[in-house]
Amino acid sequence: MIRTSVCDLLGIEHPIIQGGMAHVSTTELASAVSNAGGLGIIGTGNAGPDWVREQIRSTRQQTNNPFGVNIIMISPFVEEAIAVILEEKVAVVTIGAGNPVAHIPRLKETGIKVIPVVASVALARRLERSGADAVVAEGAESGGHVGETTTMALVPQVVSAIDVPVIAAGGVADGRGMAAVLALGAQGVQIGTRFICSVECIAHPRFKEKVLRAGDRATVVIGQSTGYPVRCLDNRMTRQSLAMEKDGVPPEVLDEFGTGRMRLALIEGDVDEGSLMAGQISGLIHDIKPVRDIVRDIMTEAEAVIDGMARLSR
Ligand code: TUI
Repeated sequence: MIRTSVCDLLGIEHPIIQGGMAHVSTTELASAVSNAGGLGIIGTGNAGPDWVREQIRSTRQQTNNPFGVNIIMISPFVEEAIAVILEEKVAVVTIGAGNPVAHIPRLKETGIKVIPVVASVALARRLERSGADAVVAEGAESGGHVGETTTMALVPQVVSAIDVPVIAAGGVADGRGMAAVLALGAQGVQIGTRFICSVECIAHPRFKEKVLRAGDRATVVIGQSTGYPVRCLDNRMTRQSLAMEKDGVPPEVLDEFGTGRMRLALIEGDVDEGSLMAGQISGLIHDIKPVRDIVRDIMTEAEAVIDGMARLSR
């Protein structure tokens, strides 16, 4: 049995937190992860307050276990989403894609556990001082919006810099990855791409198929020049985007080019023109399984790996 401080902090059985992925971290996936003993997360992306409220309420009907809501600082509806989260007294909030310092006091006042996502030691330190209950240290292997430092380098540096628990993200899809980040000092793991390839995730079957077929070098990072670099599986869209960047196309034009492409890929299944946000670990994922099996297999394998490594030192 692996139990860590994150299990106690969040009231969960296994220290596995699901990534709050826009469009696909819906009640279906979040409730399945929470029912499997992890922490399910509703990903609000750019959604408005009515959608957020409906998702929170429907998740409550599907699970009695704790779950969380993810917000991104770049959403036009951050304020509205926070208002709903406060009203609905959500247990946990994860916050990505920006600096959420200004929002922490209000969330904490209501008793919500606040877990910002960071890509640097500096922001981790600042957020600990502002009252974060834990941080997700997200390495550049991750899908979607990424920083520059890898999980391997980022996690131990953040662990050494702060006292609150660190949850590692980026590049973990099995029990070996989980054992590795625990060795780096993380108290839990946040997993995104592996959960896209679950039975419960509503991502379009063609998107899931792309992840299953991906190899170790299948992803690229686009949008470096816009200030919001994102990691996606290479396709016609990323090649066009990279060509535009090389030609010096201004950031506003690139932003406009990217608008709506996540939905196009994840929901409509346009795997050529859509944005296939997925992590570098895609190459390790070869099947679509029920969430319960994904969680069980990761935990069982992590325990075996840790036992095996303990024997190495005898
Ligand atoms: O937020 C994510 N991943 C995301 S958000 C997203 S939506 C999007 N759509 C189009 C373009 C861009 C994004 C898709 N994937 N992960 C959490 C995360 N946060 N990763 C990295 C960061 C981060 C990076 C820099 C957080 C803070 C930061 O610096 C803020 C500061 O002010 O220092």
